[in-house]
Amino acid sequence: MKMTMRWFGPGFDPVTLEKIRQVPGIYGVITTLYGKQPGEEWKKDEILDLKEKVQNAGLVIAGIESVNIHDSIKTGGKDRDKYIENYIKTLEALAQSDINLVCYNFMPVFDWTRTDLAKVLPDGSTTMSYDQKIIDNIDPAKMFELIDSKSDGFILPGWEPQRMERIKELFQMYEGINEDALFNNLVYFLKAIKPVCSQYGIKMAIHPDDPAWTVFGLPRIVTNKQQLLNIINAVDNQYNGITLCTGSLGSNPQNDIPDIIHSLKGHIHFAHVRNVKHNSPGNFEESAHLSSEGSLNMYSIMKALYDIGFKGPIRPDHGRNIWGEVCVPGYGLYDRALGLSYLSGLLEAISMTNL
Ligand SMILES: [Mn+2]
Repeated sequence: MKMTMRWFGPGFDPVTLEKIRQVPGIYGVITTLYGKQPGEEWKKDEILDLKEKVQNAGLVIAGIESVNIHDSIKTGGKDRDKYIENYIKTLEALAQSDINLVCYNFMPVFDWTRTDLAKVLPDGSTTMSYDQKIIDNIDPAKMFELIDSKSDGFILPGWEPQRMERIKELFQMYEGINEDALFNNLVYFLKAIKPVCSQYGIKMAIHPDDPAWTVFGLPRIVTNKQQLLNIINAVDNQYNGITLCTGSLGSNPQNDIPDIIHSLKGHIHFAHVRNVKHNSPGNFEESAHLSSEGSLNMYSIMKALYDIGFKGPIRPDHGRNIWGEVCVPGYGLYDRALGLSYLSGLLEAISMTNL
């Protein structure tokens, strides 16, 4: 497995590449052209410019998170082919820059959802948390204000102000789109990009919905083992894979993550490994990575990834905010570096006892 960290790019991420480079065991970064809007074509020179910055810091780009999908593709809008065409051009430009892993999601309207970005924990650190009761009593149009008020001024992935200004319009776009329709639109997209992925060996890794259940009545199609298998089976091609995100899938205690890992063997292209603490049904928080701090058995997860022979990029996921760091919520250097070291330690122990 290749240990990586997410990096939002120059001008967006207060964590520098130089600092990431000093995390022991680091291989590279997972990054993106953060300023790009969904549907916009990425140009090769822009990608190469980003790549050069990463290489100059002694790291590599291990994958892109994310190339976002335009809502017209998700809703099956009349101009979806135009946006798919742009997506294909972007994939070509990435492949021609030797980048062949792309994480994406197919969530309607909202990307990941939390109700508190800075819940204070007993040790004085803060973390992101989710409470279904708050969601049930809030106007979705107010979600952005709730999120933005605690973002420390940073633009959060999936919560870009330009996008949230159009929230009412976005909800209208998804009227009448049920799970079947959303799924069919995903399959249409995957079939359309299949030739370019096959030609260049591009691995597409769909990210699970977060949290792993319906939010604001919007359809969800990437929340459990069966739905993941449905996606894999719908377009049978080596490129069609998943991002195994333990925190997103693990938000639902019914998801057995090691079982999902074994069931998706060969189709996991990328892994986000973090812990989550279940407080009560529909209420969870993002704990530190250690098994003892949350509800997931992190050893079993790493063991399952090892046992299926997963060799791709893996990264710690959201961390708590510790030691007074000023950072994008969930993406400070400190707690993620602790998480990465912990995952590396688990992996070392697992590999040494399985020689
Ligand atoms: Mn994730």
